[in-house]
Amino acid sequence: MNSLQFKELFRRHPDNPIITAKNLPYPSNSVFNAGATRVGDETLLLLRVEDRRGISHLTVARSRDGINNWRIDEQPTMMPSPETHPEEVWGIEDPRITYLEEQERWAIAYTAYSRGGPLVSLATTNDFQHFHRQGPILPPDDKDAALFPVRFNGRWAIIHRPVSTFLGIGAHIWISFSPDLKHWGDHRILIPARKGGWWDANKIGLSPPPVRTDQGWLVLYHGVRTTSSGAIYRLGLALLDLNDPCRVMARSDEWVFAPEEKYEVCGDVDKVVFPCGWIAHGDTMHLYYGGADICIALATASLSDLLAWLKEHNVCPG
Ligand code: BMA
Repeated sequence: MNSLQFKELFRRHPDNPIITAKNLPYPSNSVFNAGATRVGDETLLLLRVEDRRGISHLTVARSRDGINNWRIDEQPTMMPSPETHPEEVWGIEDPRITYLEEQERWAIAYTAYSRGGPLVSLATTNDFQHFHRQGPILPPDDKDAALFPVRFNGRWAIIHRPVSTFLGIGAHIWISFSPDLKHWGDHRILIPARKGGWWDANKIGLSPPPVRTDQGWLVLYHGVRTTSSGAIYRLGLALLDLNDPCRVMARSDEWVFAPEEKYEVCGDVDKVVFPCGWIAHGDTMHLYYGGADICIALATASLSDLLAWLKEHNVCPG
């Protein structure tokens, strides 16, 4: 497959961007990087909304088809709560939603922007109206986290992206385990950032939560290329073993999605595509992504095409 064909993997929706700040029922600067899940027969997005102070909160949007006619909460659904959770002083960002099958409730891993830097916090909910905060689970600087929906040998697993202050060491994707969703250990690098001129050199992070397929857990991750005119956020694929998610079975060399359209190339932060959620409709994945930190856009892809492409382009020894 040549480099033109990768463009056929994800198809942008013609109505993009599907949600902008103008669609919100209250004033804000921008709306982007939404978590996604299905609730009943509706798609629910947990929008990251940045207000006109620069502080982010989360707001629920619902739609029957996940494309049009979004019903957006009249007021912020989940505001930062610095009085009870000081780590949320500069906002809450980039939610990734996982339905915990065993607990029959959703877990939301999000970035809390603390005075010590961004960290990973966890909240659970049954209804997306009331949220039970578990507080910080991984200290700064750490973000881009999502839980797996099931335990592995009795333990929960989380993917996340700590950043080392040790210069030149890189920011890699890690995996950690917990018996109770609170105490996390057995930390290890899962997918390392590459080096040099690669699109995913030096800094990578999980994008939406991993998706279970019959071939393994499909991972869509972002890679950040630093250039003299700023960073470029693009997306690549990897596959983890179904029973042992520490085992990376496949990874591709090339990116599969990159900023090209105006709403991806030009915004508050230029050249960014940043998904935090995707939803399966049969074989079709609906990928919800932030465009240039200013809007929400939708792209669709066939899950079997993604797996077939990754198999063909796998550079992982296994
Ligand atoms: C990352 C995150 C995202 C953001 C992206 C581009 O570090 O903070 O929320 O979309 O940068 O600015």
